[in-house]
Amino acid sequence: MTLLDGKKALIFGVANDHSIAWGIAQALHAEGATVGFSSVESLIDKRVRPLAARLGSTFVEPCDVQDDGQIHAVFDKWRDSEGELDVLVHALAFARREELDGAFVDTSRDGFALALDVSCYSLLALTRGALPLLRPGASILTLTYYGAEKVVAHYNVMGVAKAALEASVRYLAADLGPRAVRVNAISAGPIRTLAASGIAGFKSMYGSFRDVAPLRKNITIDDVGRAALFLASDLSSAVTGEVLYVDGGFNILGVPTRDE
Ligand code: NAD
Ligand code: 0WE
Repeated sequence: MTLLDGKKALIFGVANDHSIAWGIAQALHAEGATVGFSSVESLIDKRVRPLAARLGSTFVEPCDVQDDGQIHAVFDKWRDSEGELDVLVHALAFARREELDGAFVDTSRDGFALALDVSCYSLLALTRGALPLLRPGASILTLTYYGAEKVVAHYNVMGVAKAALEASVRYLAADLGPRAVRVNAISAGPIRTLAASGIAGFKSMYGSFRDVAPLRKNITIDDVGRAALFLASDLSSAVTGEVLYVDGGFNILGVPTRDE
């Protein structure tokens, strides 16, 4: 008997084997879940299908979360091939490079809208698409970052999008609680994924994170996977609307300082 025996999970946001979504997929699969994947079309054949195969998964469907038609199509296909759904993982975000390079005050109107659409509204859109398929006891999970609550240099409009995402988690949890569906977020410390590569200053902040976080280590996708397993399983049966920090304790610090 495993934690997710007989449960079915659909995971959005695998780009490669460094993706947080991939860490979560492996952790859920290891505890008996059937996993399926959805990513943007351009990644499907080269990146996602080979990874899915490693977990014995054949459900791999494209979806750009900006397109309602594609969202509808993914859940239609899931219904036809798997029937019901127990776990929905939302592990995606996007802002234009220029919005992360410049000053927050210079964020354009359409750059703001794009970041909020892909990184926040998509959680509502995917949740609504999944709703008819969700079994009682189902769990919805998303990924957030500390830049939602405190200023992190260059995170800019993504910080605003994550603040809206965290608030959306609470409103969705209140909406879906009566149907026995839980909604939570994991706030992960910095991890070197595709979305973190080429970010100005990421390397130095990644290094200093390790030096100051209470646990004195960087966070891995396996760390996030284990926390996701807790939130996806009945171990967290009375937890909803929460943000769970998987950050080695970084967020509790008032003044992050290095050892002498
Ligand atoms: P990643 O690059 O591996 O994953 C990001 C995913 O978003 C990619 O698969 C990409 O295809 C997808 N995506 C972007 N636009 C999309 C769209 N329009 N439609 C569908 N998918 C789209 O990076 P990651 O770090 O694993 O990111 C996953 C989540 O974790 C994101 O929400 C990110 O904000 C969050 N997060 C990351 C870190 C970190 O340091 N890496 C820390 C905390 C939270
Ligand atoms: O949420 C994220 C990454 C979000 C992200 C990253 C990119 C890079 C490439 C969104 N959109 C894009 N668009 C691109 O064109 N993280 C939590 C990782 C991250 O990103 C940062 C960070 C950290 C940590 C950006 C600035 C400062 C810190």
